[in-house]
Amino acid sequence: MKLDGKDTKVFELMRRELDREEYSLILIASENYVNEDVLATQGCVLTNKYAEGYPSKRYYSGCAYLDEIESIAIERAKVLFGVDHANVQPHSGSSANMAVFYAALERGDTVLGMDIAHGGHLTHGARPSFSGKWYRAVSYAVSAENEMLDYDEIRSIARKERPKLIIAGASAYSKIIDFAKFREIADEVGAYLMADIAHIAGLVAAGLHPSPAGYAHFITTTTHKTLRGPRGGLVMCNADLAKKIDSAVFPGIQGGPLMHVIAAKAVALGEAMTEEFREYQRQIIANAKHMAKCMADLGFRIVSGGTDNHLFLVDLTPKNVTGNEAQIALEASGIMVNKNLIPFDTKTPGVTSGIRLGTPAITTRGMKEREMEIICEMIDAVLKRPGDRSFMDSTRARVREMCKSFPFYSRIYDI
Ligand code: DSN
Repeated sequence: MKLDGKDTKVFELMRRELDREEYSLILIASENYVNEDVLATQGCVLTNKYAEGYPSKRYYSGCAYLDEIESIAIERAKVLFGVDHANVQPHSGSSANMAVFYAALERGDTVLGMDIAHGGHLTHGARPSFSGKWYRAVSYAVSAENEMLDYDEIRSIARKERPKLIIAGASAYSKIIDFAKFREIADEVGAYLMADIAHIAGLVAAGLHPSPAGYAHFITTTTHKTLRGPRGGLVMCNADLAKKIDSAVFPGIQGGPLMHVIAAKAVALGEAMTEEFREYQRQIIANAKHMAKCMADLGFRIVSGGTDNHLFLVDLTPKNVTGNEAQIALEASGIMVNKNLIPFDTKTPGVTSGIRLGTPAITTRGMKEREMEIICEMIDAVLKRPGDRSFMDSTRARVREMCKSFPFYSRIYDI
């Protein structure tokens, strides 16, 4: 298939992006490659249709097929995550989180979430986001001793601050999150508990990370990270909160749902119910653990001492290179990572002492432990000489060859 269209300018850029994705090593922990079914569903005529409302309660005519598609997505989400109610309309993870704030809180209420500098997300109470602007946001951090969540400390902050909503979940935390403990704390102070499982949703779906179902009042996620669906959001809750959540999503914060994306969510949720998907999630974790070990063997410091999930943070301080310098040098070498603050970082968010590495995308391509070793060696070699242009060029050529052995979109597009 050719990626071709009349708007040659845009299609040329799309072709280049396709080439970049196919011939780079994507280690950005929140990214993945969707397969051809998800791609086709997202690029279909459902994009034409308005369907404000919910199945059987729409504000437009002509929604019969859309009702069925949305109902399939909802049912699959409910079965996969073991919840009473699912709303598949949020356009993103941030929208899903905003819907929970809208449903559960009044402006000015107190929320307790993980500090963004310690691995939390913008929407968990960071100052520049609605969550930190319109609410009284307080935060918990990881322990200075072991860089892991300290539930006694979280409990004592909750007792002091009396939040109305506690958020469990992270964008850069590599250890298991104990949702049962979080619920105990929430009950003790009379707070709602929201679990944001955006990063670990695929692992939770596969039973490889404890599920927040039964503990969290609200569960939010994106659908495009480990879950490997289209870019979008999803919010789930108990039956008694269903009405509140539905009216928070529409008409509270959104208008027309993106029905092409909802159809693609249905397809991805269907795939997530298969044994093949569970095996994929097992390999994501095996690859992340192996990669963290190889990086440690090469002299890098792994934050929190290792990983239980799909990602880990690397402290570059022992290597005398900043996260920003590493990101730039690695990108020039065909290896995509993101700079990341590490807990108690002394550098600014634009510079950082660390990088975040994740294995969902390279595992989708079929890479296993042996490839993790090769990738770690390449990262180490590049970071030993971050300004060496010709070394970056030769690494880039090596990366391209390696990617050719694990074809993904070149199976369906002429590239
Ligand atoms: N921006 C995402 C990430 O990279 O983790 C979180 O939403």
